[in-house]
This record gives sequence, structure tokens and C-alpha cells, in this order.
Amino acid sequence: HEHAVLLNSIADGANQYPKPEHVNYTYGTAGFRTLATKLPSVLFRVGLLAVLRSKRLEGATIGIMVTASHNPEPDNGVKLVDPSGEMLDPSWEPHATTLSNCPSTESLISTFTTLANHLRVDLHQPANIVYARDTRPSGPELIKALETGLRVFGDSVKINDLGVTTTPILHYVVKATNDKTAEYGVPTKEGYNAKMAKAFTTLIGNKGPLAPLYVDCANGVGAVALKDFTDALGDLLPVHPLNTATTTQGALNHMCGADFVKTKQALPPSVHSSGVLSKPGSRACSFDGDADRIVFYYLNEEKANFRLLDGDKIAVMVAMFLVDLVVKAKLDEEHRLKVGVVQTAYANGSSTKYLTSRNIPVTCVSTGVKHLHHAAQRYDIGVYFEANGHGTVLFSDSAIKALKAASPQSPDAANAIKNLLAFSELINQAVGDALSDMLLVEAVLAHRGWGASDWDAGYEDLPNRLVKVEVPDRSIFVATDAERKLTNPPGLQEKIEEVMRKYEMGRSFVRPSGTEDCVRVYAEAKTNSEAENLALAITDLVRFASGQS
Ligand code: G16
Repeated sequence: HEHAVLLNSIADGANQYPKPEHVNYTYGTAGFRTLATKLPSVLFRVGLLAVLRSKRLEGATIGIMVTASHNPEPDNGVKLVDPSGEMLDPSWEPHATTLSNCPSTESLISTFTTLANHLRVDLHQPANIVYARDTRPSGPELIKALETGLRVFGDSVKINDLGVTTTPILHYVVKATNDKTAEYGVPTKEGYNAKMAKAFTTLIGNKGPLAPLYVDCANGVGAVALKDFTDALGDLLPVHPLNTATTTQGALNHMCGADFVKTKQALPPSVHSSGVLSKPGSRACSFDGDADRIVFYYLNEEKANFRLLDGDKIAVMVAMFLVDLVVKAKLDEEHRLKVGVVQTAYANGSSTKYLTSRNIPVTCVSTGVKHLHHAAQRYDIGVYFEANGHGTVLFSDSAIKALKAASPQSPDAANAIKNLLAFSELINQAVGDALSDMLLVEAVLAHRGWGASDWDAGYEDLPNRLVKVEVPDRSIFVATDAERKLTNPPGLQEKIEEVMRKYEMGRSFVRPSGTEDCVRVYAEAKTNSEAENLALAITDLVRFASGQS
């Protein structure tokens, strides 16, 4: 009887949120992402799946984030967060895809029942769900659909609505809620701010207050989080937020934000016209729409040229700094911590070369934080960053244990250990986090005594281009080898390589986007014009292969 009541209430909810015809959903790089108007049925069904997952894990808290991050404002999306604060276990992604594509209420109900059986979910278990959304105008309607999905289970589901907040704060709250030792932090926005403010204050000590930092918030939720955080931090870091128009229609990610800066390799016009970077030594950074990515930049003093300090530059500076700290910590041989870096194919060739020439191991994986995160867990200290500024640094449990148990032989070693532990508190251990990464960069710069140009001086990026190509059907493009090569359409990879060989230091690859309806082409080469021409040539090949002339 109980089960029949549940199925009835699923049917009632599903009838309110029918699946639109002729739409095929896929749980992609960062969950479901498409035009917001196509998403209500998906949100309802994601609610069902999240509850199944929580019940399957005996009531562990599962997170749900409603955001489309860097995508244009009319898009929205949803992704699930596992109890550890990481992305949903990939083995459950197909279940999300299957549920979202059931064409009718009847098929949804039978698929739900089959899934619950197949996954051995005891529906009598409790479930705990925490959710949040970014500032998109479509958010409230989608949250309603999600809540309808959660409520069909009645009192067995406890919900915690975080309201409007960043993706990384949601991940933090999930991780902290599930941490039974209560060591990770208090599972609230305030707990997040307090934890980071404390670690940052330890790291900066009497090195503050630091030089002012200008932060482009992409007119998104980062503006809200940044304000809350700086209120909690005080004057140690004078932060000047820009692009904070979270309620202006059409402003989100428009001509600003981390994705704009990285792909256009230029200042957001608003930052340019504000003149904040014209003072020598000034630096600024841009968040993306849900504040899980960050890139920095400045104007070079002689020619006022734009200089980008992207995810690769962050990874290199941070990895080198952590290696130095590990050396200074002088842990005994058996506890010597191994620092490694994880990148994707988008990493600039110069960054990889720089790291390997300094004996820092580098792993290359497919795009998507879940891939980087897992590879980074294989190091004691795993630094992972996508070139687009999405990343973090993971400290393994054994690394933390070794640091806590160490008996330092000198004040220098004691200081290095204290700083390493403070970094492990400052850096979001669940996912890439613009706010936390901003503080990480500022702390490293302060310790090195560097400005932006000193940071930039490490290596020179190879000129590169990133092109979005719209094609009728991106699913014909299938990538392999950490997405560095195509296996389909047949013969295309050979053609790409033939073109590539004509360019000095030429490297290019093609992959279908998992968040936008396009194919991405990356190209780098020795000179700017060669990078440009290589990108154009490969773009032509992609167009031709997809039937466009
Ligand atoms: C998401 C993912 C990132 C990925 C980006 C672009 O970022 O979390 O790992 O680099 O999409 O992915 P794709 O090239 O497959 O479209 P965000 O910031 O939009 O959530």
C-alpha cells in the first residue's frame, strides 16, 4: 500500500512536469545543461534520483546545484553532489540520463521502480538533501519543480535549502554535513566563511593588509558570496568587486567573467573602461557565473598589453610553492610528500614543459572536474587546474596526518608545516572554488613577495586559440586518449595531424562540449599568426566533416 501511495504521488508530480517531446537529455560534463525552459521535467526527476541516492547511502546528504555556470543567462542546469562533496559517482550518471528521457508518466514510474530495485534502494531509509541555485531568473521555477520531486517521498526526506549561493559553497556544505568527525567545518555559509577567513589570516599574518584586488563577479552569484566573505574577513585583503549586477536582465556572464576573459584573451570591456588596471602593479581576477572558476590578469607596464594568468599559471605557481614548503618542512623520508599536477589537453604546452623540466609529475585527463579530482587524489598533494581556471589542491588524509604528527627540527620547518596545514584549510577540498582559489593565489603571492608580473615571469605561454564551432550534430565527434584525439568521424584525426605538422610547435585537438551545443577546437603554435591559422584550418576540417562547406 505504502509503495502504491508513493507511485501515485510520483505520477501526480510527473503530470505537472511532463517531458517536452523531441528533446534528448544527457548528464554531461557538469550535469544537465540546456535552455532553462526545457528543464522543469528534468529537475523533478533529478529530485527523485537524488532521494534514491541518499536512501541507497543510508541517508547520507546529497547535494543538488541548479546552475549553468558560464553558459548564457537563458540556459540553466542541474548537477548532483555526492556525500564526500565530489561530483556524482559516474556510474549513476546513466541513471540520471535514463530517468530524464522517459517519455511519459507511465514510463517514468516503471523506470523508477526498476531502478530502485536494480540499485537495491530500501525506500524505508531516510534521505537528506541540500540544494542551492545561482542568480539566474529561471532558478526559482526550477527549484519548485525540484522540490515537487523531493516531496513525493513525504516525511522520509529532510531538505536544507541554501537559497542563492555558489556551487563550491554547496559542495562545502555537503562535505561538512557528512563529515562525522566535524573537523572539516560547520556546514553552513557562515561556517565556510569563518573557516577560510581563519586560514587566510594565519597565512597572511603580519604580511597584510595586501594590495587592493579588483574582482569581476560576472554579474553572478560570486558577487553575493564575495560580499559575505569580505564582511567576515575584515581589511586584510581590500577587495573591490566589479560586475555585481545580479538582478539586471541579460547581464550574467555577458562580456565579462572568467570564460569571456579566457576565450577572448582580453579584459572585459567594463574592467577596461573602469581604468582600475591602469595603475602600475594592479591586478584583477574574474569569476564565472557560479564562482567555481577564476582567472587573473594585469596590464604589462611597458605597453599596457593584456596578460592572462589562467588556470595553468595558477597550477604552476601553486605547485612550485607547495614543493618548496614540503622541502622546508623536512619531514622524514617515509613521510616525504609527493606533489603532482593534473591538467587537461587544454593546458598550454609551455606550462606542462615547465613543470616536467622541474621534475613535478604531470597527469593529463579528460575535461571535467570529476576526472581531474580523481587523478589528483593519487598524489599526497594533488594540484589540479583546467586552463579555464577550474581547479583546487587536494591534501590526502595521510598527508594531513603526517603534517600533524611531524616533530619539526627548526623554526623554519615548523613554520612550513603550519603553513601547509593552513593551506589545506584554506583550499576547498571538495571542488574548484573561485573564492578559495583567489585567497590561495593572494597568499602565495604574499609569501613570495611577488606582484602579478613576477608570477607571470615563470614561463611564456605558447600563442593559442579556442574556437567554438556550431555543428548540426556534435555527437558524431568522439574523442579518446584524454580527449587529445578523435576516433570519429573516420579519417578526421589523420587530417588534423597532417595539418598540425605544418606548424612549428603546432598542437591541436577537437572535442564535443559537454555543456554547450558545440564542438571545441583548441590550437597552439609558435607564433600568434600560426596559432590563428592552425585554428582556422582545423575549424574548416570540422565544418567539412559535419557536412558544412
Ligand atoms: C564545466 C565543467 C568544467 C569544464 C567546462 C567546459 O565548467 O565543470 O570542468 O571545463 O564545463 O566543459 P565543456 O568543454 O565540456 O563544455 P562550468 O564552470 O561551466 O561548470
